[in-house]
Amino acid sequence: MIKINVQNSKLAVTAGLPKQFPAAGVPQIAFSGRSNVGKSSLMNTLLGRKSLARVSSTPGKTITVNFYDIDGKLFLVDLPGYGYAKRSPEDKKRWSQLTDGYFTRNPRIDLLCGVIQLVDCRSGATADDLMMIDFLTQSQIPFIICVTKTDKLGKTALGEALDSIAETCGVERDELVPFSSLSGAGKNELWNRIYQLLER
Ligand SMILES: Nc1nc2c(ncn2[C@@H]2O[C@H](COP(=O)(O)OP(=O)(O)O)[C@@H](O)[C@H]2O)c(=O)[nH]1
Ligand SMILES: [Mg+2]
Repeated sequence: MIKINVQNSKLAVTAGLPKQFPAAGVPQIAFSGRSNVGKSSLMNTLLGRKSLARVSSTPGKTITVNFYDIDGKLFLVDLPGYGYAKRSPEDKKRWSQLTDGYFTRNPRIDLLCGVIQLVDCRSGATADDLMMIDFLTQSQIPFIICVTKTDKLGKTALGEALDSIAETCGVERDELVPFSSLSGAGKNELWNRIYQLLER
C-alpha cells in the first residue's frame, strides 16, 4: 500500500490548453462536476487546506484544468465545472476542448485511475452529470459518485436524495459517498475509496 503525506500538496500545473497537461509518471484522480457543486471546497477539505483550491461565490469563472501534486505521488486533477448558464459561446467551446482534451489528449491517460463525479444533494443528478457518467461508463473509466453539501438537508430529505441519485445514476445506494465540506463528513470514506482506485 502506498503511503502519501497529504499535507505535502501544492498546485503544480494550471493548464489552459491540452498541450500543457503534465507528463509526470504519477497516478491521476480527476474531479468532475457542475459549477458551484462544491468541488474546490471538497478538494480543500480532502487536503486539509483552507484555500489551496479557490472557492468562488461567482461560479464558472476560470476554465483551466488544475493539477495538484500530492507528495510527488499523486495528481488530484480539478476539471473545469460545467453547466454554468451565463457562459459565452467561446467559453463553452473552451470548456469542451479542455475537458474532452483531458480524456483524449492527456499524455498520461494511462495513469488516470478514476474520476470522482460530484453531485449536489439538493439538485440531484442533472442531465450534464448523467452525460458525464455515461461517458465514463462507455470509456470504462472507474468513477465514484460523491454527493456534496449534505449538511444542507435534514436526515430524511438526505436519505431520499441519496436514493434518488443512486437510482438515476444507476449505482447502488451504498456506492455513493455523501460529503460535507462544512462538517468534514465523508472525508475519510472518500480517501479510502481513492486508495482503492489507486490499487486496482
Ligand atoms: N453548506 C455547504 N456549502 C458548501 C459546501 N461545499 C461548498 N459550499 C459552498 O458552495 C459554493 C461553491 O463552492 P465551490 O467549492 O467554489 O464550488 P465549485 O464551483 O464546484 O468549485 C461556495 O459558496 C461554498 O462555500 C458544503 O459542503 N456545505
Ligand atoms: Mg471550483
